[in-house]
Amino acid sequence: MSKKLKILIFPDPKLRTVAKKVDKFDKSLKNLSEDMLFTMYDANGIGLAATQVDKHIRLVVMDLSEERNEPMVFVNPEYNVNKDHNLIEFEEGCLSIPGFNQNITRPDSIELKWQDLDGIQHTTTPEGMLTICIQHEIDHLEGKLMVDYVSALKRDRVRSRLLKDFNRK
Ligand code: GNR
Ligand code: NI
Repeated sequence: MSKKLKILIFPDPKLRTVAKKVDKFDKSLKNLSEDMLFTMYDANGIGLAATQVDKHIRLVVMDLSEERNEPMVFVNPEYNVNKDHNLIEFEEGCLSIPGFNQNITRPDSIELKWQDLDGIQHTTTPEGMLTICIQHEIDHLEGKLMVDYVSALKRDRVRSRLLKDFNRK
């Protein structure tokens, strides 16, 4: 059975950990990706990086479908920005920064490479929401968060609010 994992909340310093490459494509990797999908669906998120559940490996899960029935798993995802890209602004949210929604500007055209749970290599040029979401998730694997794209004032405000919430629990 799948297990609900605890999601780390900003400013938890563990969210700043740089994740290690996956080199063992075993049952424990499959189990973790199932637990992460379960946790993501439970939290109504569209993506989740292993970093957010305090597992510091390069593993991301996602489901961008309306019906929430198209789970995707990306192992060791990486991207290059295409030369002819434009910048797009999109209002992002993050399960590790509850109540914080911000317009973030990112390149709109990338070449994405990843492995699946069997270690098979894939490459695509994604479209739409996948382009944005995978950049958000790969940021997590690098210890980077949405708050790093906004002013220090906004960052300090959300940090104070979430620390207060944390101390009330
Ligand atoms: O659930 C999520 N929604 C979202 C919306 C816009 C851009 C990115 C995201 S990812 C986020 C879940 C999350 O925190 N993933 O790391
Ligand atoms: Ni996030």
